[in-house]
Amino acid sequence: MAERLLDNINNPGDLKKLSVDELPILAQEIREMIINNVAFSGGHLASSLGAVELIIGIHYCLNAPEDIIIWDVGHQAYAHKILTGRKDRFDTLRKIGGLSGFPNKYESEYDVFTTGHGSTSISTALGMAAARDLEQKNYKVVAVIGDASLGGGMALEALNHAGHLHKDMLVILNDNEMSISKSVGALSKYLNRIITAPAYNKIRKDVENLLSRVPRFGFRVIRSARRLEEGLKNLLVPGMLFEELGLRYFGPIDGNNIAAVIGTIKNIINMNEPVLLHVVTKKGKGYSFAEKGPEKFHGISSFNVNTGEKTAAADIEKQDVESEESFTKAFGSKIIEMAERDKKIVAITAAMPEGTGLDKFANLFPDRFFDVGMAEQHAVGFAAGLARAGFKPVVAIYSTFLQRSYDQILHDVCLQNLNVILMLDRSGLVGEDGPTHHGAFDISYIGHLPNIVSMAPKDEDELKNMFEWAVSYDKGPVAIRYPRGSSYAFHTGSGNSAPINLGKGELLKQGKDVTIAGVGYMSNIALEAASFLMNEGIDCEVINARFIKPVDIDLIIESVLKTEKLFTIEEGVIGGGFGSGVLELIIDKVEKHIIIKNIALPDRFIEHGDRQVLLDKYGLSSKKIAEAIKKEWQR
Ligand SMILES: Cc1ncc(C[n+]2csc(CCOP(=O)(O)OP(=O)(O)O)c2C)c(N)n1
Repeated sequence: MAERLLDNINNPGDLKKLSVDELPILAQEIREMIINNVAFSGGHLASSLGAVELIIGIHYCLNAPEDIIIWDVGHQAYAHKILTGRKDRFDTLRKIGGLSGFPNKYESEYDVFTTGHGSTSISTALGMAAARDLEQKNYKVVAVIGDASLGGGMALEALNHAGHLHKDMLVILNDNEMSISKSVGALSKYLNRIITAPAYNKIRKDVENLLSRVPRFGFRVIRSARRLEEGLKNLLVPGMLFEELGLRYFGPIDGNNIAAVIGTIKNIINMNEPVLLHVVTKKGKGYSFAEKGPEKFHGISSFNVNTGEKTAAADIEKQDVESEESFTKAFGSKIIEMAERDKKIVAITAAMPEGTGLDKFANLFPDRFFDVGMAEQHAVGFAAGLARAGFKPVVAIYSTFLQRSYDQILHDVCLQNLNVILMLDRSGLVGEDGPTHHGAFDISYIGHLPNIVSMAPKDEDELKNMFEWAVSYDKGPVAIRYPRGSSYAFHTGSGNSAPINLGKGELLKQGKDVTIAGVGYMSNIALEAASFLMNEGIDCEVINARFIKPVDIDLIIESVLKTEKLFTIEEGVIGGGFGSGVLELIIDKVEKHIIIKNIALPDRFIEHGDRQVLLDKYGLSSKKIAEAIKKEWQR
């Protein structure tokens, strides 16, 4: 194979040995590497392809790692990984033990911050700029943020503060007019107006012409016209919004044109004040299938490079939505069925209509569907308002992103005791997206809040029943957590589940030796572990908790008085989890000596990798659960 420019690039210093004219060739080589690897490993393809030239340009002008680059979300930064000494390991992307799909501070000194959640970069960058100034150092600080992420509350709070602090920092707004789907919101419309400036320029010319003829109309008209001009300036000068906030605005420039990117950054990098550079990029750039379908290629599992067709069943951000069975899909169809009957049901998503299964609802009930953008806190506060006014809002957000809304759940929903339904998709381990994305904490962060009912279904049918029950429940908020993918391997067919009653669990199997109480999907795993143990002569009683709160402690106690051994199983962190809740209740109620073990995720952040491999590694596969029970049994 002919030598590539990329072969000689092991760090950003090597990059600077190339001439600007050579860089488009390098961009092409990087693009090929990204496409070929993501086709195999899955990953965030479209965002990363769109940002290749921008990333080359940034590294060409800056001096990383001394200069600081903070990537927002970090899903666009594959070219950064390739340019900063990781090209030879790029084929391990997202694999267990391999490169993380996001910037990871433990992976490379060039990844200053571990990220995965949106809208954080400007705050972090501003903090580092403030620290630099306190220590009188003089490195540069750059935040790179997408147009959708800029609409998140934290980013807007940071802009507000950046304009006020007036630190030397550069915010690069990478605007591709896309979130996962099309960007939504007034800010996105504003950015779009800037991008389509030619039309504005024409209006501006017309207005200028008009104003130049104004003297004919006398002094009062001129004064009004001046005021009008001021008002129009706000509308017509690109980026006026940012200027008014205290940031110098430059752009829009073509972010896929390396020479333009480099020329502009070189011009503005030493301005010693907060600057926002607006670059426009094409999501999916350079791979026709991704350019045509950026949504499909935002986060994708493995695919055939020649056809663009997926070779595995699931997308990563939209995981398993299209597979035959999935919790997401069950929710998506059930909410439609319920909404046809109940006009008070409204649905809310935070930039993830497909991922949460609400896309069909959105088409059928556009007036009752709200995509609030990457604004999880607002999503919950907004739902609280709808509920206060008599509607039944259903907020579907991934467990990991709902962490953002902790205080809104507490203050705006639970304290007011409003009928808001929270659907926590991707609860538990999500797999390749890793620690920023695992839904490990929701049992704890929901469970300790007063007034809220918290549930977890073992399979899709139970999810539908629980959702129906939640809609009928009118005494306060309800949270339902369910994992990525489907319960297909365990699915027993519809209609077998006992009806849902508040605070009542379900006895799945009778036994006399050991009690296993599982949360949601883990009840199936417990049942499978019980069947392994039966072959070893250990007869387990298996309970599907159904309610994490209020937990059916009577059912558990009744069983444990018989077996004297209790194992709780949950796909969530051990601290403040279901198991510890059971312990708190049981300690007061049972005097007999019993053995209790909580099997849950440990008190640490779980790495990325295949979900089944991780479940096994952390003791949550049926095999590992059976082994743990057997060990205790033999003591
Ligand atoms: C707080 C939070 N909510 C939702 C997500 C899921 N998510 C990942 S990327 C993305 C869209 C980002 O769009 P943008 O910032 O415009 O970047 P682009 O992908 O278009 O480059 C979303 C919604 C997230 N990572 N963090």
